[in-house]
Amino acid sequence: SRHQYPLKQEWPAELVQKYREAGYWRGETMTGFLRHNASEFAERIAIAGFSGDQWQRWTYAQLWNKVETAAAGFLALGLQPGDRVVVQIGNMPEFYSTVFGLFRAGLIPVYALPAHRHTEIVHFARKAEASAYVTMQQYEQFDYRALAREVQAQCPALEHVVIIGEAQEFHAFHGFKAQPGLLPTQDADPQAVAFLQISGGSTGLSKLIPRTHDDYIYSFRASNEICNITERSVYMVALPAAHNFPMSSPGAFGALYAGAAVVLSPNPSPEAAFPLIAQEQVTAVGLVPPLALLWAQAAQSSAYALTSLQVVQVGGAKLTPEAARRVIGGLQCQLQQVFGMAEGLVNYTRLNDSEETIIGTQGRPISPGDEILVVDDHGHPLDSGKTGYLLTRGPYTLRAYHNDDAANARSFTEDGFYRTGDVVLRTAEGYLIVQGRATDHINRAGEKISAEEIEDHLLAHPQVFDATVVSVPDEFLGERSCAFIIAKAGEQPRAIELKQWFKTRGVAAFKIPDQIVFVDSFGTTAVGKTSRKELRATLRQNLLDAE
Ligand code: J2J
Repeated sequence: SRHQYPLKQEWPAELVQKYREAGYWRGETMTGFLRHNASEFAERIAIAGFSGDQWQRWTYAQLWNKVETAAAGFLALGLQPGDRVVVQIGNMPEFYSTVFGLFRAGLIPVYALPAHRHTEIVHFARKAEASAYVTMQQYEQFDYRALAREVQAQCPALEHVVIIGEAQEFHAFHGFKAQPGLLPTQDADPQAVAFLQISGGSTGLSKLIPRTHDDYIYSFRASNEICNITERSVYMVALPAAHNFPMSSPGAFGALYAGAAVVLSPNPSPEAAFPLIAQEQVTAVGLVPPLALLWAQAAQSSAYALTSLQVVQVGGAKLTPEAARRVIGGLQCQLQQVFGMAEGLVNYTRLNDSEETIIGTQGRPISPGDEILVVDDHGHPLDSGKTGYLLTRGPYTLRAYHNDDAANARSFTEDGFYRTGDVVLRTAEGYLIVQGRATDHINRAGEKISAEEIEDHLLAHPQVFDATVVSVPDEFLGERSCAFIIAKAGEQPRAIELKQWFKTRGVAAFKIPDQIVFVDSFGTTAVGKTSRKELRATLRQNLLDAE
């Protein structure tokens, strides 16, 4: 059941025409703009970061060279245009030579995070029907070649494994040879899918989000303007490079589009990032709220000058007004709130907005073409000033998940509006204030965890009779996960055993419940609850009442 190449996203013809006429979609491609910048900005620094323990600086011309070599290497393996390739690479320059190499070869990257383990990688590979996997020798003390072996054993369709670093039995990325004759002579169709991004996964496993060249390039080109990213900017990727925020809002792709420099911090701690900010004169960075607070505090006693920083963007989870004030006070630079999603829609506070707006809202959409509806329980649109469910449609918001009819049936209205799952208030000026959400996931410091997915792993444990996972407010993380467990009669696993269980299940460590509470039953108030959703709400409330 291979999907037709090129993969497409179906916008109705009248919207396609509208988005083109408005100049949102300009027929650019990911390869086209980078090739152009490789001649326009040839000697400027494109990317700086650690490759292993070596600090590297690549100019635009060097980056393009590496991209062409990577592209030839992938094609020499026998991969065909349109094949999907799972990419799991940390914050190292090779992340970009790999993904642009795949674009150049006409291949479709599927972005995994370094934290993902075999259960997630196998899921992405199967959903995408991928035939190759690119990962690293080692990152943050973890050996990804061992992971690749597990993944390949479970998913033999994943025929080729390419390793950055010492490859052992796999293909060595650094052994790829330039072979210009292998490369396609034409760039992709701008309306074709360029890659598959992964969703936060509010129900069950992560879904795959197809993003086209036209739609994604529009989102970061327009973001550059809103965020004032120019060829003089130095943008730091502190969050994982594969995440949509540091990739496109305006992210590394926006920076590369502008001819700016991208600086990679190997992790987002102040210890790793601050010396690099000082050394490379970083001007902009995107952070999640807990990190922004940590940075604001660390800046008070840091030996490194952060004076080059002009804008700190904060998004991924709600930044409260009090936290916003602390970020501004601690980092002494401009704050920009970002409320975005890998599915598309991104909102920003504008750099010249009033302090009240910057502190008190999550911004407004990028584009006049973004259609926003705030609706009640029955789907009826509400006036501004009222709180309801956020629906959206627009020139860079998906129309369908990849290969997932069930998710598509519940995630879109008949008119093609995407149900974001977020509960918002829209001000009279069109700014959005995030109030909560309709779906049961845990937003743990910006990492979205599906309650259902974690419950399924717990239910697979031989001593667990039933499990319900909820989010609870957490001073540092924003939210943490708490699992309520009913053990099987006469058995009581220890909390530590349940946590270790997740290791053997092969899932990302951020999904391990932060708190485990053993109960005899889910309580009398919970009996007769018709849905898991109601049950979760009751258990969460009980826990909060008890504290
Ligand atoms: C409250 N909730 C927020 C915010 C995201 C830019 C920035 C972030 C993401 C991202 C992104 C929030 N306040 N400021 O892709 O390009 C929650 C919402 C949203 C979900 C999306 C980008 N910013 N959120 O976080 O796909 O619930 O994208 O629907 O990971 O994060 O998560 P994700």
